[in-house]
Amino acid sequence: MQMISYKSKTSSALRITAIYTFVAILWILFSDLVVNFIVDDTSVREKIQTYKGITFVVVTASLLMLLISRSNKALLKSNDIDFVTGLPRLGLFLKMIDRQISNLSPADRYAMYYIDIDHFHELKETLGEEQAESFLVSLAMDFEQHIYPGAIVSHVHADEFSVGIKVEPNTDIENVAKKIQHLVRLQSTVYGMSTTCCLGVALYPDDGMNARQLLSSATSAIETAKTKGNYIQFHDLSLTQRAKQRHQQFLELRDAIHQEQLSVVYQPKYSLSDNSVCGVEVLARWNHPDKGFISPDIFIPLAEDYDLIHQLSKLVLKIAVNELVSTDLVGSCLEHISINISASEFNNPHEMTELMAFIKQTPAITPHIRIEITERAALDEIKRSSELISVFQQDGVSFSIDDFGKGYTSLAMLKDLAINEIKIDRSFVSELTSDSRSRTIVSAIIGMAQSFDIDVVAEGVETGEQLAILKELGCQQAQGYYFARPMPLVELKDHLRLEPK
Ligand code: G
Ligand code: G
Ligand code: MN
Repeated sequence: MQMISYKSKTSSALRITAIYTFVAILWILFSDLVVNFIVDDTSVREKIQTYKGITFVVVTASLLMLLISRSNKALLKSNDIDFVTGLPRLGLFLKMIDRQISNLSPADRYAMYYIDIDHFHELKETLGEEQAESFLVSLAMDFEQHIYPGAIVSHVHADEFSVGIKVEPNTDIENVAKKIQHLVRLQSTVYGMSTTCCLGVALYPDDGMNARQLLSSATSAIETAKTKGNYIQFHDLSLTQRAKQRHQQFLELRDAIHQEQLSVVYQPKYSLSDNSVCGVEVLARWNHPDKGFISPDIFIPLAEDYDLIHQLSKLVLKIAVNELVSTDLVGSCLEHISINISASEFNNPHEMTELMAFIKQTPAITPHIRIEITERAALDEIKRSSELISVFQQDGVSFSIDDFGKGYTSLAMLKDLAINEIKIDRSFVSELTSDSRSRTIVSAIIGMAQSFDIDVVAEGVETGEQLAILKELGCQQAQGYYFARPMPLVELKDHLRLEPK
């Protein structure tokens, strides 16, 4: 934001007036001389003088109008801008924040910081009014330039500022607050002081859905901070604590992916006609060096929320392909290598194309890759991706709908997509023996799959009883702890050597 100084505005007004006066006097004197010199006839001279006067009035009146309308506009603008610091005043600040919030996507967060300089009265008494004001101006410039890229800064009142920033996945919200404290201390040393400040921090959407609500949360937080001095207070401490833990976990997962520290396991899929293995599902595992195995139910949603899922999928695919090409299993024992991908990836043609390019690098594997899409993928987006599906299918890759029946889009997905396989959600399978309705649903799904001529796999088969019912209902394939748990490659090799079961 441009600095606006009251003094410089006054001096420029004086300058314009002086120039105008000077030019006008010169014009009157010299134009009269010129007219007198050219025209002799006094009556003609008088007429020319009259026209000259009228022209002069019209020109200056127009100029005056232009200047007044410009200054009116500037005046309107200056109501939004603080004279002392040149920063937006509160009203404009809130409008700017609301605009940024309205442009956020659902997973984004926004942070508002409220800043209050500690013991500003004493600072003012020590430095004097003028120096204290100059300290605030310097601070405003520091805040604008150094807090965070794209930060919106406002001088709210006296020694109080407010800052809004869009929180990116690697933004450390507390570090930004510490940086503000650092800037205050640093600038105060220029004035021979050692000044601290307090901060109240509010986060969108948890502490408020719009700029006003965030401001109110941040100011209520700073009340607590002020009782302590030189303190950062989050509006919702427990929430921030959790957010911090999750953020920490995200950083660790990001590093684990970069350093390729994830591993994969394989869960076999069986053909029920002869109980032989017909494929494997690749599942990601994260063995944390200090914390041990972390469940995919924790790190998969984390990767989805923090935009890491595509990198994770690429890594999982890379590890699985590398491991499997070193064996002679693909195409002999294993017809299908199933890879899970998340809805967000499936909906992103760029990411899907990238995956496909990677898959095609190993032609021996390509026709065996089966991509499992969870039902969480939104249907509108799926329609857009359906063309991509058929392109991939031409290269031999096939598609499966995971957890079929759980979401409400199942049938519509079948209608719109040329799917190769559906996997009946394990919640139906687990109730097969106890609930006749589940049995009816499973039977209907199998019948429908057969009439569409697509493979049907029952997931989560845990007992012989469930298996018997599935066979009775005509299910072709199954997967589950009854047959085998997910296992590393070495175990898979042994397992395949020992089959058929
Ligand atoms: O074995 P299990 O606990 O691995 O898996 C838990 C969940 O995590 C399942 O819903 C499974 O689909 C998902 N999952 C496992 N590995 C991957 C993966 O590589 N990518 C994606 N998107 N999901 C996975
Ligand atoms: O959502 P998806 O189908 O990708 O889920 C795979 C998950 O299901 C993995 O976590 C895997 O360990 C788990 N799983 C596989 N077989 C069984 C089973 O028989 N019972 C249960 N409870 N989970 C299973
Ligand atoms: Mn799956």
